[in-house]
Amino acid sequence: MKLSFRWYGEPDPVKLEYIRQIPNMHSIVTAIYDVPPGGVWSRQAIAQLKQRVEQAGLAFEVIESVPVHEDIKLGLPSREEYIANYQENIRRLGEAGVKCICYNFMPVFDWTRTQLDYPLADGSTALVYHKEQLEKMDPLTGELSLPGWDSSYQKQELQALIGQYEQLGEEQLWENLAYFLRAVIPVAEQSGVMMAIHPDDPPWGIFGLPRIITGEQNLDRFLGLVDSPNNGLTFCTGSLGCTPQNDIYHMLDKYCAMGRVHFVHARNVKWTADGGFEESAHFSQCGSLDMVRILGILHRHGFAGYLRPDHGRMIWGETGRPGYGLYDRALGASYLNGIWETLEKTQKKG
Ligand SMILES: [Mn+2]
Repeated sequence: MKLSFRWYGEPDPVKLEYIRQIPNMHSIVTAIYDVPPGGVWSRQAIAQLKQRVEQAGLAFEVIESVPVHEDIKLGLPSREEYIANYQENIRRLGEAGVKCICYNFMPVFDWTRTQLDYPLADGSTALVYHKEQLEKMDPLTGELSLPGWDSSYQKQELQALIGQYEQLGEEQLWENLAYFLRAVIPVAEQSGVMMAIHPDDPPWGIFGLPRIITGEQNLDRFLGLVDSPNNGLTFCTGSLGCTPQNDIYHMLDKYCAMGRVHFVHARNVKWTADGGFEESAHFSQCGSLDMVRILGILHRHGFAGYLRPDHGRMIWGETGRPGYGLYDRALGASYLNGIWETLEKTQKKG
């Protein structure tokens, strides 16, 4: 297990030098943020980012994310150019020593929450998804202020985009994903890069938009689209595990056995009575997931990929990017280290 930590580049209030002070930290998970989706990342920008990370004593091996342009998901003729750019990014990142690229295939909206600063009983704040709140949100009519999505869309653009996906439907989205994978996975193979799709978050449709990377059946189908080790998963315990309908322990065991888990986002969530969830501290008892069991499965499979603490709460008065403060993620990292060390010293692998 290679412990890693997400960093949003120089504007991130969490400094690389602070991340390095977390025990056992191996690598930084980052991206080039000033190129719009679909563009090619310059070799110079990649080299600068790599140098900055390595100067801080950390490895530059995981990218999260290289975004997939909407035209690829929609299967428009313009996808050819965007796919060629994507292939070029894989090549360039591979040349720079990157081993793993996390991406997602969610239409229009990335991860979705109804509130980013929900107060928990202990006075911390967390990201939550309350179904009742979501039902009141309508991206086409009401004043949508959905946290965490690209607010640069004008309302009309958004309307058109949602309309396009409604026409597209779920099966055609699968087709477009397969088309994309058949183009990029061979390049990833040649470049020594593991592609690791992130599950849809939350793993169900929102606002009538199709979502397909959601549960076991669909992940099986995804892995079968291109049967290559380079076509793998980011196993996000919080995304897949935010509904009791997903048996994440069984799924993790199965996909590890297949050698298709390259990156793990380890975080805990607490299921709520309305079918939504609240993000919690990483510690098992704070949420609905058993973190010891999760790491135990990874350890049993001799997991040598990348693992990072995921969203944290805001604690100790910290302010910053919701979910991505230093303190609670560092607590999460130390907790995960503790579990892993115990496993190393008490369990046999294999
Ligand atoms: Mn995640």
